[in-house]
Amino acid sequence: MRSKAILLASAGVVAMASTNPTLAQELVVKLGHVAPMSGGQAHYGRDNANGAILAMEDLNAKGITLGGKKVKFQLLMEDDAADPKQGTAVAQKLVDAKVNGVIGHLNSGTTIPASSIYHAAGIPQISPSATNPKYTQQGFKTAFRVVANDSQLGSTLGRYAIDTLKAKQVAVIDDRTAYGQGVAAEFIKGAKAKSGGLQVVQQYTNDKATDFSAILTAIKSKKPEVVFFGGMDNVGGPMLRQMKQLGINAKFMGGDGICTAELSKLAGDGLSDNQVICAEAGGVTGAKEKDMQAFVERYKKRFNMEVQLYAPYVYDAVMTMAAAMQKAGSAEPAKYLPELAKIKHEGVTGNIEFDDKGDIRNGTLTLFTYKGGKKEKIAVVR
Ligand code: ABU
Repeated sequence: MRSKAILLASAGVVAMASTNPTLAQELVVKLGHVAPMSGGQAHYGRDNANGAILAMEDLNAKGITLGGKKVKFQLLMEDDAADPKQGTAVAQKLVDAKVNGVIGHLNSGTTIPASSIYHAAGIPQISPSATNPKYTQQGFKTAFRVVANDSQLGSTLGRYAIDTLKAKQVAVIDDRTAYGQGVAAEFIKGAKAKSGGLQVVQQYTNDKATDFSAILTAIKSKKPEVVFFGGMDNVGGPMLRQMKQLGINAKFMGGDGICTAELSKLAGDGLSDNQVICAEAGGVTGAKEKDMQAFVERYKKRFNMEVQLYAPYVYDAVMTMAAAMQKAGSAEPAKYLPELAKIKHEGVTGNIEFDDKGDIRNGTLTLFTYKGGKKEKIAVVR
C-alpha cells in the first residue's frame, strides 16, 4: 500500500501528555483526513488537506475544552490516490488508529466504499467533496456531506445547456468513475427533461487518460454545440487542448470536478474565454461573500497558493465536527454523532445542517466560466 500517514502536531508532545502534570488534562482528538495526495489528482488533495490544516490550527489556537480537558486536535492525513482499494485500506488504518472522526474522502469512488468501514466502526465521516448521491443513500447514520450532490449538479447543468446555450446536439464523455458516470447521467437526464428532441452522443474515457483523439474524432462528426465531461481537471484540461487541436468549437461543460483554478493551466490555450461552464457544489451570496473572500485571502497567506476548489468546505467540515463535539461535551463518536446529525453551524460556505440522510440542507451551486484563465462566477443557484 502506498499510503503515507502524516501526523500533524508533534507525536512526542502527545506521548508526553500523560506523564507531564501540566499536560495531564490535555485530551488528544484525532481526526482522519483522506484525499488523493499522489497521482494526477494530488493538487485537489493538497487543497483539501490545507483546508483541514487551517481548521485544526484555528481550533488549537482557540483552546477548546471537552469534559474539563483542554483539547489538542491532531490530523492523521492519509493518501488514497483516488483509488477505491487504497481508499478502503486507509479507512481501516484510521479505524485501527481509533480516530474520533474522519473528514473525507475527496472522491465519490473512494468515499462510498470507505463509508461502510467507518459505519461498521461507528465513526462519523463528513465528505467535503464527494457528490455521488449513493454515499448518503446507504442508510449509514455516520455519513454526512457538506456539498450538494450530482443530482443537483447534473440537472442544473443540463437545464443550462438547453435553456441558455440552446443546445440541440450534445456530446457526453465520462471517466467511468462513480463521480464521472453519475454526474454525466444526471446531466443527460436534466437536459432531456428540458428538450425531448435533444440528440446525445456518448463516449467514455478513464480518470488517468491523456489521449482523446479517437473519442473526440467520433464526436466531431456529430457537430455538438456542447461537450459535457464527467470527470476531473487532470483529464478535462488535456481534453480541452485536444478539442482545440481537432477544431471542435463547442462549449465545454462539467461538474465540480473540472471547476478548479488548475483547469486553465492544464488546458493552456485550449481554454478560450466563456467556453467552459462548470458548477461548484456550493456557494454563498450577500453578506456571506465577504466571509468567503476573507477565507480565500487567509488561505493564500498561509499556504502561498490559491484555493483550488473545496478547501473552504473541508474547513467547514472540520469545524462542524468540532462544534458537534462541543455540544456533546465529548469527542467519543457515539456521544457526539447525535449532535452532528442535528447541528446548525454557520460556516464560511454557508449554514450547515444535515437532512435525515446526511446530505446538506438547502444545498447551493455556483455556475462558473473562465475569462483570461481565471474562474468567474456566473450565478449562485438554489
Ligand atoms: N465531486 C467531484 C469530485 C469528487 C467526487 O465526487 O468524486
